[in-house]
Amino acid sequence: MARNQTYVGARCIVPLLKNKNILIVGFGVTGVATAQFLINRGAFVTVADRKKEREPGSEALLIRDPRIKMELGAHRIETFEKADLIVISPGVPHTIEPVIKAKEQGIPVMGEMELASRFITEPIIAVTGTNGKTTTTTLLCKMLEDSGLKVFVGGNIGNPLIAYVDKQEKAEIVVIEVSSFQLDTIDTFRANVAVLLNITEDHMNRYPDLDAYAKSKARIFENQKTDDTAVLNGSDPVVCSLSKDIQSRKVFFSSKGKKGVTISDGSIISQKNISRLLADFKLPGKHNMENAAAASLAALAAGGTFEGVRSALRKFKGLSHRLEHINTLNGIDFFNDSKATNVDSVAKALETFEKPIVLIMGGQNKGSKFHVLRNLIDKHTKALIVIGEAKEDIMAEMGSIKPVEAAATMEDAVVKAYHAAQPGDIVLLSPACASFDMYNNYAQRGEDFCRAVEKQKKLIIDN
Ligand code: UMA
Repeated sequence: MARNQTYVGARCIVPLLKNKNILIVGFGVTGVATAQFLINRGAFVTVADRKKEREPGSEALLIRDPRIKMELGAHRIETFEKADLIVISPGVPHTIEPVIKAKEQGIPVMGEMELASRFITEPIIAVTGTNGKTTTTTLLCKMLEDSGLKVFVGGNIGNPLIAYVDKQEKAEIVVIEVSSFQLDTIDTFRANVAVLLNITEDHMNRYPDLDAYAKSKARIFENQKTDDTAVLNGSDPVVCSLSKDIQSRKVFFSSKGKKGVTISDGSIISQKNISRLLADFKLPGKHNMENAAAASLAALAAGGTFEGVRSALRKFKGLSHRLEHINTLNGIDFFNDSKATNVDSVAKALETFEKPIVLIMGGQNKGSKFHVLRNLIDKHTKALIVIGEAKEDIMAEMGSIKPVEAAATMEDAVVKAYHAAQPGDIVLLSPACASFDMYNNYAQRGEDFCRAVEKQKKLIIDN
C-alpha cells in the first residue's frame, strides 16, 4: 500500500492509520493525546522527544500499550525517514532538520490540529491572534453555551483538539484557540468561522521576522470557503494588510474611533445592537473591548443568539493571570498579568491604568524588542523591578528613564515593589517574557506572585 494512501471522509481527506508506522514528535500534552488517538486506530506508534526524561502523564499510556515505542534524547533522522506519517506537536518547529529530510523523502508531515480536523464533522470556530486568544475563546464558548448549544473547547487553550475526536459525547460546535505554531503545520484545516484578533511581534526566536509570523497567522483563513466567515480587527494595521487575500465573508470590528467599537458589516448584527451588547461588558481596557466584539461577532456568525451573547458578556469576570486584581495592601493595588509574555500585552496593560505603576518585568527573553515600551514605561510607571534571564537586557533599555532594581526571586521582587510604591499606586506583574527560566509555565509564575503578595500581607499584619 502506498505510504500516504487516503480516502475521502466526511470533512476531507482522512489518512489511513491502521498498521501504519507513525512517528509523533514531542511527548507533551499533545503527544500523549495523539498517541492515544493513533493506538485506538491500530497504528504502530513511535514517540520521539529530544528530552531525556519522560513526561509524568505519559507513564500510564506507555505501560498500558506495548505498541508505543519511545525514543528519548536527540532526534534520529533514520527514525523520521522510516515513518509512514509524522505528526508534530506545536512546540516542535516544522523546520528542524529531521522533519525537512523526511519531507524530502516524500513522507507526509502534519500537525496534531490538522490530523484532528480531518476527523471532525462539526462546525469549527477558530480564534487566533498574538494576544487575547484565551479570553476571546473562553468568552465565545460561554456565549454559545448560553445560546443553548453544546460546545467543545480546546486547542492552544490547553486540551488538544485530537482529544475531542474519540469523545463519546459529541458537541454541536467545536471552538478552538489556535497558535501560529499549529497553523504552521496545517494543510486542509478549515474553520467555518475564523477570528484574527491582532498581530504584533512575538515568538521571534521561532520566526525569522514579523512578516513570517504574520503569514503563519493568516493561514487560519487559507481553506475557508465563500460561505465561511472571517472576523477581523480593523484597528490592527497588520491584520488589515493580510485581509486582502481572504475568500470568505469578511467582518471587521474596530476600536479606532471615539464611538467605541464599530463594525464594517451589519449582516451579522447591526451597529446599534453590537453597541448595546458591549455596553454590558465590564472588563477594563480597549483590548478587552476588542476581544468582546470579536467573540460576539463569531458567536452570532456560528448560530449563537443575541440573548446568549448578552448573558455571557454580562457574567464574564475575566481569566486568571490576565490583569487580575489580587489584593490591596496599604492602599497599593496588586495586579497579576503573568500571561503577558510579549511586549504588546505589557503595552496594553500599562495603557489600562491611570494610577502610577511599579512594574515587575522579566523572565526568558523570546527575542523581544523591549525598547518599544520606552514611551509607555516613561508615561505610566514610577519604577521597575526586573527578574529572570532578561533582567540585564531590560535594565540596559530602561535604566536611563526610570529607577530599575533587580530581584533574585519573585518574593524579592514583590517586597521591592511594595517598598517602591505608595498608597494609591499599582504593583503590576506584567513580564513581557516567557516564564520557562524560572517556572514550568506562566500560571505557575502568576501563582508564585500571588503567594508572595499574600506573604507580604501577613508581614504587614504581623508588624
Ligand atoms: N520537543 C522535541 N523536539 C523539539 C522541540 C520540542 O522533542 O524540537 C519536545 C519537548 O522536549 C517537549 C515536547 O516537545 O517534551 C513539548 O511539546 P509542545 O511544546 O508542543 O507542548 P505540549 O505540552 O504538547 O503543548 C502544546 C502547546 N505548546 C506550545 O505550543 C509550545 C500548548 O500551548 C497547548 O496548550 C497544548 O499543545 C495543547 O494544544 C502552550 C503555549 O505556550 C500554552 N502556546 C504558545 C503560546 O500560547 O504563546 C504558542
